[in-house]
Amino acid sequence: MRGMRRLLIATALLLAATTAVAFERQSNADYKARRQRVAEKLGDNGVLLLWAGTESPEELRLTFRQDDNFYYLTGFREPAGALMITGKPYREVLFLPVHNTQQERWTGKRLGPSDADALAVTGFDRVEVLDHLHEELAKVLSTTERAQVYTDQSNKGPTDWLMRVNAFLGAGPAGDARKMLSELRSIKDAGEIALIKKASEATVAAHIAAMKSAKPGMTETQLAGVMVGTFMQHGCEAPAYLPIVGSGFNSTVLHYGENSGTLQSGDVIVMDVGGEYSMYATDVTRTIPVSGKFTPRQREIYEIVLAAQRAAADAFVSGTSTMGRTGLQKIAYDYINSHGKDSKGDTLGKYFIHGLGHPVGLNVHDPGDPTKPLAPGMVFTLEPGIYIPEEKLGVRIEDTYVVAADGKLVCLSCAAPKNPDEVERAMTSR
Ligand SMILES: [Mn+2]
Repeated sequence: MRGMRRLLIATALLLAATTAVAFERQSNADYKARRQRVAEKLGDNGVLLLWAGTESPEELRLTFRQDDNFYYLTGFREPAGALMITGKPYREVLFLPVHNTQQERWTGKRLGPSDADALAVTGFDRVEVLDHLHEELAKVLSTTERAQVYTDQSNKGPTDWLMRVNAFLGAGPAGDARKMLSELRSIKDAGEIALIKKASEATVAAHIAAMKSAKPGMTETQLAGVMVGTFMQHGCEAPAYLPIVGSGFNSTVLHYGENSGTLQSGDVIVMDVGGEYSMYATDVTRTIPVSGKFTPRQREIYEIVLAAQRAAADAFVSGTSTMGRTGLQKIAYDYINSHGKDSKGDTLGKYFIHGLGHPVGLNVHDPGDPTKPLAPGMVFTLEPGIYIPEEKLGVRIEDTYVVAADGKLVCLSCAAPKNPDEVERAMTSR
């Protein structure tokens, strides 16, 4: 009997192991293509200098995660390096710290600049010792007319040090690299879209699992745990953002992250929870009734939010629609403000208190310009909501969409039940 049980457990573990997916890095050619696009933007005298993220003592509590822009251009996940790109002539150098064998006993083996496979692994033309960065930069600047150095100006520490050792030769950091990088990052390539799709599929599984497990007496944290556990079983390495699971009054608090309440029959739960798959985020929200059945009032508000999302999606025109106040936002707002009433007989527009959506990519709130038309390769959310604190009733429905090459809007997360009947059916099939 014991032996049989052990065998079953072993089989279950094996199955879990075979369905798990390893971290997926795109090809070296994909990252190089991005660096070459940066070089085009840099032109004759531009130099890009970018820092990898650094580890801190906090790493015991939070895993190190690479800086988004650095990862976008390198696909390299280890801390403390740097990157230099020049426009004309094209040069790319990845700077890495030398091996620290003491530290590597704690962190595991890392790639060093003198490793024989450093070029093959990273796909860079040159890999250099990090300590040589200021000399290399000085060399480049001394041979470049009117050089302009671009850095991420939200991260001034290492740049200030270069100023101190006079590596800029008076050229100084001229521009914020974030502008050009956010332009490039706003259009996702096929590899990026595939990863966001996988993040979305794992997150759909998490929302379905939550619908099947939610019940009165359970805490919001326990429900969040079901969801995080499910998307990690489906290959996500981490939550893409702090999971928001808010029931009752908490459903009306937009970024409620305490998740400390207890689910009570008669309340709804807003579940804004998404996983990160191989560095790429998705962003998905569903609102469900704790009891498994919406009350007539909850269903009324729910259907208005759902129809507002559909109105925005139906109105979408690639190359024309924008996310901003005059664009899709207005369509969703107008729908909400012309349907339903609050307890005083007022329209509901004032209860839609946030933006309709935002770009999604390496970051769940990816950089992007809300005034620019949405175009093929862009990934973003549509997330209308109505939050009525005096009724302890909040409803948000959020999905992540991509604009396909033909301009059609494709929903990546809509397999998570969304029509109220489908939600109730998913909840009774537990
Ligand atoms: Mn969102």
